[in-house]
Amino acid sequence: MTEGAGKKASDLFIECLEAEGCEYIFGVPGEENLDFLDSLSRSTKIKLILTRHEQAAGFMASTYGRHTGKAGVCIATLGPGATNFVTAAAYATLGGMPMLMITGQKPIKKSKQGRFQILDVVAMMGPITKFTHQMASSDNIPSRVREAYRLAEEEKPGATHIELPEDIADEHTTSRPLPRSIVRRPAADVKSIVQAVEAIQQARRPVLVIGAGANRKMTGKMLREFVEETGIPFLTTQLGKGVIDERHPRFLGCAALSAGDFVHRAIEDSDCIVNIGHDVIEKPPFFMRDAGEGGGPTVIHVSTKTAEVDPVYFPQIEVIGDIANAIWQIKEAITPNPAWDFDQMLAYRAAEVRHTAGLADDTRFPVFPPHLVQQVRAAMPDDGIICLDNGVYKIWFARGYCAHQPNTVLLDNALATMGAGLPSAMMSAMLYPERKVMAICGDGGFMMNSQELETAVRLKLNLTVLILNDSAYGMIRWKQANMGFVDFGLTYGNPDFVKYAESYGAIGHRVESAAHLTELLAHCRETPGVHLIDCPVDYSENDQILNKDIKALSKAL
Ligand SMILES: Cc1ncc(C[n+]2csc(CCOP(=O)(O)OP(=O)(O)O)c2C)c(N)n1
Repeated sequence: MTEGAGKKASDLFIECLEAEGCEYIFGVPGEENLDFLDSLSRSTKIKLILTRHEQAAGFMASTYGRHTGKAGVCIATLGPGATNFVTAAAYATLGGMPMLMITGQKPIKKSKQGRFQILDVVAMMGPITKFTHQMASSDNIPSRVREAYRLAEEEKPGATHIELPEDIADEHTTSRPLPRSIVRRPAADVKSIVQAVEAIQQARRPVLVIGAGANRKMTGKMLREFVEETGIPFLTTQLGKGVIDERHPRFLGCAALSAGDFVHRAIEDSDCIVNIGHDVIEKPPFFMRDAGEGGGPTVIHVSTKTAEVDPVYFPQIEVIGDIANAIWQIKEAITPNPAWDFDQMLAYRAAEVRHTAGLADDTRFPVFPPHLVQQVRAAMPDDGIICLDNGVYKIWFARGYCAHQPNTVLLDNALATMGAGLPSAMMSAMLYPERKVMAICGDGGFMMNSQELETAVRLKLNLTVLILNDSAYGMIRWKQANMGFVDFGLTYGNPDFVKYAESYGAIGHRVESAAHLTELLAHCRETPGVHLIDCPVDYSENDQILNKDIKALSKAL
């Protein structure tokens, strides 16, 4: 369209985002986004959240999607801005979080600037998004934005990308925003429900495994009712934590380690595994065996999508459709079998509880991880949200932190990237200002996006960043020792984290003893502002407890 006819394309783009219900755009604008930024300045519905790195903007947008089910939106310039989105795009796509990235580009019709900063961003985004598109005509903005949202939010959710070149943003068009469609997820077929019900009824020791997909769709209520009416015990993967309150007497644990833990003994005891919302991006919570290996339990896959088959996962029965509805249908049709016997499974769990209770009482200094996990749990209300970065403590928390509600333990067991702990906590604090929020980071992971402390202070957020300080990339150092290699190449120095926090206008604290940690956690929870707690941590027994000890103990049971 020619200048003057209709409205400016960048204005239309913003109207399309408004029609989708967009509330925030996170990011770092560049020269190529200036038309878009100007249009955004006139929006009364969408707020720009300026970050100090595009990666953090992408993590925040993804976390918005994770909490709400609606795509979070982020913006960056061409070239280096777009490449900074790559990790966040992979984080959203693997982790099943709806997110839309918008990047700028030089004019595509005529350009006098050669190839300066120009990359094929659309091709780059291909393997890590569900949809990537360069706008070549402003008339198509409404349908492309709608499509980007539809695909980002549809199961399995993930990242989408639109490139908006400068000359297209400056065009004029008479196109209008398209309304969101009203869509319901299909329900599972009755015949598949009957098959699942028969298999569960005929089994002796059925068990539920709750995975990533179940945490997205708020299936918690239905699953809890199912467990209560049938008495069938459940365990979770890392991404399934919190779907049902882990204080439930039928909780068997979280499959945080790959094998050999108490919880794996419970799964091995089962002859019928109902695997709910499983996603192969997570490490398998159990390994299936084919007939040549003696066969194994019947596996029922309950999810919105059919199972992605691999050598250790080839379920015999699939129930495909909305997960909450499928569980409801199974619950209505099932008659609990008096021959079901869960005693052995529950005995494994009881043994794990006894084992970890003693560990958590260890008040040594530097702080012992099981004690730290317990202190964080005690400091957080039921609906408090902890957002973990990636490091060895993620395993301690996945195993030992008792989640009470869905989406209260945000961890990344999909891309498992470092650097997302602080941005995901910031997003959680923005969305739920009435809830307590903590970022839990290693010193390594924190430093990957620590500049966002400025953003958190500027946004006047209330949150606590707990840094587990071992002056090392502890997770890798642990694996290095575990594999018998010499201690090499994984230690470093840190800034003075208290002064560092203060230089941003945050409030810095340093833990002096285990009891002091308890005090500080309570103080930070009750005092508004951005708090940073530098907590020296003792990782000397990681291997003993997370590996040898647990395997030996659970084998001996
Ligand atoms: C972006 C990124 N780089 C590297 C890794 C590999 N990695 C996983 S954990 C880890 C060390 C984490 O160190 P830190 O954050 O200090 O936590 P710690 O394990 O010491 O508790 C590394 C390097 C990763 N997961 N993500």
